Amino acid sequence: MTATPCLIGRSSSHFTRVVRVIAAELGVPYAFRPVFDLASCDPADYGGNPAMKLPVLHLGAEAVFGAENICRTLAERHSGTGRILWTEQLPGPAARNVQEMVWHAMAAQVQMVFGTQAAHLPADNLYFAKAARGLAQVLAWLDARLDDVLVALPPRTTSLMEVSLFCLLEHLDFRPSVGWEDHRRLQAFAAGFAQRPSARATAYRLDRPDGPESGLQAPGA
Ligand SMILES: N[C@@H](CCC(=O)N[C@@H](CS)C(=O)NCC(=O)O)C(=O)O
Repeated sequence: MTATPCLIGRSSSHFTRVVRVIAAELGVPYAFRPVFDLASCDPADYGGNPAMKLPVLHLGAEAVFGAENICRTLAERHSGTGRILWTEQLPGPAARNVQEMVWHAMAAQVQMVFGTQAAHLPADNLYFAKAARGLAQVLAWLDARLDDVLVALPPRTTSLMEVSLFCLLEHLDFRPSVGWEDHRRLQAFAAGFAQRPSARATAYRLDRPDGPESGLQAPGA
């Protein structure tokens, strides 16, 4: 019998949430092990990831690193009819540009939140100020193009592009860095995606050592 996959991550992490939304969309069960201390410099605390990044998936003795890699691995185990649209299945460069900008924005959010809120470095340092400016410009760029890209997507359960964009946008509210309230197309997209059971079941929250930190996640949760 195949072991139940164990996801190592944080309920407050947008990269972790991408995996959880895709797993819920496909109904793939997994156990969850939270990482409480991002200041740890022990790869063992990150499921053996030498880069000390989250999420990580343990499949028996095998470790899978990175959100997209984990999503694809879970999808390979899925025997149902759900169809995730991957980056190479997007209809052209305009849609792939959206995915590229979303990955960039998610990384910039990590840079700013980890650097200023966790490491307490000054937010006005060029390193963070430029990242914030770039993130703001990316959000405006996405807002101007998203509707045209969405309308051209082929039939799907969902796409990695939409899931990652949604996780980015809600994370901007959970860990405020750059405002996006004036981007009405992004707001409409996020409000629509938030109605999906997979989104409702994976809302951002802080993991606590005394909380319900692990256990089997039912399909759809
Ligand atoms: N390329 C990685 C990036 C993951 C990432 O940046 N994760 C954040 C949490 S959302 C993290 O590990 N932060 C801790 C750190 O940067 O030290 C992926 O796609 O999963």
